[in-house]
Amino acid sequence: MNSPKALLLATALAAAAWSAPVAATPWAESGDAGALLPGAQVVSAGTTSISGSLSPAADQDLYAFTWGGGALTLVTGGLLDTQLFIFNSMGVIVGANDDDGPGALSLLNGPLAAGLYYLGITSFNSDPLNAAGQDIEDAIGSGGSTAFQPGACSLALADCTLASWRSEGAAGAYTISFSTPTAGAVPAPATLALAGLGLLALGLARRKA
Ligand SMILES: [Ca+2]
Ligand SMILES: [Ca+2]
Ligand SMILES: [Ca+2]
Repeated sequence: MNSPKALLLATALAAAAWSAPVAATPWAESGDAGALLPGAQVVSAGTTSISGSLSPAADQDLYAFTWGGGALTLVTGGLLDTQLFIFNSMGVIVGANDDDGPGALSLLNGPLAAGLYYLGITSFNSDPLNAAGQDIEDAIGSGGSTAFQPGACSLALADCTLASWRSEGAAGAYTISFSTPTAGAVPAPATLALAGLGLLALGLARRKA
């Protein structure tokens, strides 16, 4: 292969590896999402909205998503008086909001460190409880806050890990919108290897030219 061809191939390979876009996709609840970590539905990379339903009344739905880091705004939609909660990978509460969206809808926003999170949606007043039956929304404050608060647990309760829910709330449909698509898992080694080969070929082509 002569140098110009090698250069073109290397450039194409590198571009394909680095710019592969993640399509923005809506995620629909499949059946009923579980209320606790083991039953959470795992949304795919590139998710920009979740739609589902709290059904029957006093349902709680949990979704797991990977976040790439940076500013994130989450807002609920629908006719319910929603509550939105976010937990870290261990189930410790890092955010809660009741009514800061339009009407009685919920809003969370601000910077959020990269990681795996669980998003919980309920209808008022189904709050998350720890193993002792304490309301862990109290770590954030009554009604919650729009800000993500990863350090909130130590403020009010010794244990802010989701163990169960207060069984309350109405039935109905909801949406949760993401300002930025969810991230995927860590880039696959094959993708990185392909990019590495492309860059290596580029370097060789340059050296031969
Ligand atoms: Ca549901
Ligand atoms: Ca559920
Ligand atoms: Ca609400």
